[in-house]
Amino acid sequence: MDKIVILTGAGISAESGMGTFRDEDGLWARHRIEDVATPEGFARDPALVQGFYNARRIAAAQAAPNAAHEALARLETKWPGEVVIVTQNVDSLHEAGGSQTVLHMHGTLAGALCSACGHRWTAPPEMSVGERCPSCNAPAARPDVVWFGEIPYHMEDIYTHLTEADIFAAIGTSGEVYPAAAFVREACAQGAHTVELNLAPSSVVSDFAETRFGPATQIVPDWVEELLQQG
Ligand code: BJW
Ligand code: ZN
Repeated sequence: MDKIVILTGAGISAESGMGTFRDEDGLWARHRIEDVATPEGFARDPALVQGFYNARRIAAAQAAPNAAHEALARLETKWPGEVVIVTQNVDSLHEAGGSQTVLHMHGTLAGALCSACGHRWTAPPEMSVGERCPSCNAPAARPDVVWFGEIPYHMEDIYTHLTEADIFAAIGTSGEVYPAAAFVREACAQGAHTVELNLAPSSVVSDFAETRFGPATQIVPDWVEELLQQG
């Protein structure tokens, strides 16, 4: 049976009240990437970075999954083949919406990581500077997210899924950040049908065979219903 691999980005959570990064009113309009989303920025000013992620962790805890997250969960339940979500998002809205197979390639707000020993544990609602690692006791706790210059998580599994995909969809992502922006080419090279679902065309829109534009809460449920009727 056909396997569907879905890449999601900030746009799928926008209507749940989570900010995107590169839209006009996005996070990068108010914060410098190099200050809050690089290991060098964290080393320079850990308080600024912890504050940035604490605020987003609190916002994420208050957010609810929307019709797009719920439609993808329905797809996974009803589709006769495999459905894999690869998300760049650090919120847990796919899981809250009912999806089971979710790979968080850029980590999660729910996690803490020790930059000294690599130990991982559940983050408290607010992390503080110099918080100690429960494993090695170093004052080196950081949010378990992937910053620029770091290697995203689950890459081996993701490339295997892309190789096996019959349908590849990208939802609510600008195509500005690699390696995620190159997944469409990988899937296409292996013969997958590719579809972009987005509010506005991404930077890699020309790599997709099919495009659908509009708010995720409208176009994702419509796409899912079409797939389920065809499938
Ligand atoms: C809606 C909507 C609605 C809005 N409905 N849609 C030169 C060339 C190529 C690559 C590089 C290069 N120089 C450096 C690199 C690599 C670098 C990179 O990509 N840089 C670019 C700036 C060029 N990448 C890395 O460093 C990555 N690591 C890496 O490459 O390691 C090497 C390696 C890879 C693989 C194997 C082995 C080795 C790491 C990247 C880490 C990115 N981290 C962040 C922060 C994570 C933590 C956090 O959340 O704070 O990830 S940055 C930020 O961008 C976040 C996002 O996940 C990511 C992508 O953003 P996203 O989701 O696309 O959001 P937006 O805001 O950009 O777009 C929103 C979209 O939604 C838009 O299209 C809207 O239209 C749409 N939308 N409302 C539907 N209602
Ligand atoms: Zn440690």
